[in-house]
Amino acid sequence: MFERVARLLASSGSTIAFTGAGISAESGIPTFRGKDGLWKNYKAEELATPEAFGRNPKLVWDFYRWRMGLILKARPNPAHYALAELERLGILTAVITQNVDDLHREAGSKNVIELHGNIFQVRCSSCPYREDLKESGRLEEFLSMKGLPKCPECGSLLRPDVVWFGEALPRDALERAFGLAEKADIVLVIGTSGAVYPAAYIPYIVNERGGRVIEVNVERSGITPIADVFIRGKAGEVLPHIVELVREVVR
Ligand code: BV8
Ligand code: ZN
Repeated sequence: MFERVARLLASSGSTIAFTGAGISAESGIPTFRGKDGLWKNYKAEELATPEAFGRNPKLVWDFYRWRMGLILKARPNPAHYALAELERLGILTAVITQNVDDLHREAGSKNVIELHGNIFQVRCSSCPYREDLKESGRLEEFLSMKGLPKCPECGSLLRPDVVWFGEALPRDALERAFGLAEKADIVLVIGTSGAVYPAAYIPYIVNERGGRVIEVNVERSGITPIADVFIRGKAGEVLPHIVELVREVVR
């Protein structure tokens, strides 16, 4: 099976990867729907919403500051590096991710499409002000801040620049992702339950256009029914193995 996948990848005209929280699980970041996924006694769906932020901005900021702290301590794992290597080998065109943890870029992937935003970016809840906390150097200040962050332009509340439930995805990211899916002859689906839309349409678009869906997950997911190949295993173990074999084939 692994050899077959390596040959398919090596001969593919355009392969994309579609990743979810599972690819970062081995970096120590809890997934959303796994047993370790719950944050204290809340579910992300209840916190990652504009309503929750309107009702209790402090609780939502506590949730995001907790996750920022976790993610800052996390390092990319071999799965992230394997995808960056596939891009360097000229096999992977882009990584389309639902994750907000920035680990694909940290691992060296260049063409990364973040469908749900990035946890280290903030924006104003009323004016167009945006800030990348890593670039502005204000990350530590944000993490240790007791009160609520205010916009330096207009004084309104700042919010994480991520897509909450009920919010539209960034149009340019979604259009680029759907455009790539329409042209892809392989989509590598890594570590996603396939529960969240419209992101989860990506593998379906590739499948409907006759492309192949190759899934890596520790258990079956909402995508498995349309997967041509399903590899049950941890992304951090399976992907480096596949890249090893691809290097043999393209040598
Ligand atoms: C919208 C950012 C409308 C925040 C997140 C149909 C069409 C359109 C919308 C909907 C629809 N049906 C329902 C909706 C509403 C909703 C939705 O999909 N709800 C679901 C829960 C039913 N969708 C929305 O609200 C979206 N917005 O549609 O707005 C609209 C349109 C126009 C104009 C106005 C409004 C917005 C959705 C985005 C929400 N934001 N995140 C943050 O991160 O804080 S979603 C959140 O879930 C994360 O991004 C996460 O990545 C994503 C999906 O979860 P997964 O990544 O798959 O993670 P999960 O834990 O579920 O699974 C992990 C998997 O990994 C598991 O399968 C596990 O087995 C596996 N795994 C674990 N360890 C490993 C592993 N695999 C490999 N190796 C391992 N080691
Ligand atoms: Zn503002």
